[in-house]
Amino acid sequence: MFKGVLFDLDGVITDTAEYHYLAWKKLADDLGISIDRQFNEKLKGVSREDSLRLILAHGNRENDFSQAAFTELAKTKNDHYVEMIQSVSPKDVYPGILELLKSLKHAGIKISLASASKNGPFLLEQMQLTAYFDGIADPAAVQAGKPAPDIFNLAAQVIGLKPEECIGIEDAQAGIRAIKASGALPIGVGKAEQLGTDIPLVESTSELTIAFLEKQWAN
Ligand code: B16
Ligand code: MG
Repeated sequence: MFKGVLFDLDGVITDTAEYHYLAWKKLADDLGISIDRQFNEKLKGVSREDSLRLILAHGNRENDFSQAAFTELAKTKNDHYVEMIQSVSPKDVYPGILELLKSLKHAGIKISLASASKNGPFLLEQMQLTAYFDGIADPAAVQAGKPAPDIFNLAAQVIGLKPEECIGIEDAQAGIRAIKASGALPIGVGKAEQLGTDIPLVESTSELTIAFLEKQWAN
């Protein structure tokens, strides 16, 4: 039996992935760079700085900004995003997630956050979920972002487990690669076109019951 579950946040616990997209789109529009939802798939789970690099490269503007201007652009995106997430509340928790957290706690399975977002702790507070988490991996403390395994390794470490003892749940291509590289068992939230056919997938978080997780672990 698995001993821990490592949760991605944006796109797994709540729909903040949409706010990230809207905040990046606002910044990209201001820079005259066109991004759409298909391009956005590449940004999911990717750190703020790496996302900005991808957007600038997409618009052939990667050499147009000094380090200070780059930092300012990243801050502007975060300001847009932080403004959007002020209204996040317990109502925004995805279907089935609260029930899953409760049943994991009841079963004595450890719960950890493996989000690339520096806004993760604030969002857990807004959704009144902080108390369910035994650990939160600090994305500022890891060397390499997703698809590197670091954040999942740290998420397991902060709850006293090895990644091999855990299930990781992700909605992003970069995140699934990170889980695989860590040695945890990946479960994807989304479609096979984006996440591949080689791992268990759910289309909706309401399918993420403890029984479903146990079944994947046993397979
Ligand atoms: P922040 P996750 C990721 O969160 C998002 O998917 C990604 O779009 C974002 O750029 C990244 O966090 C950094 O977020 O700018 O708030 O620090 O999916 O790993 O929970
Ligand atoms: Mg995500």
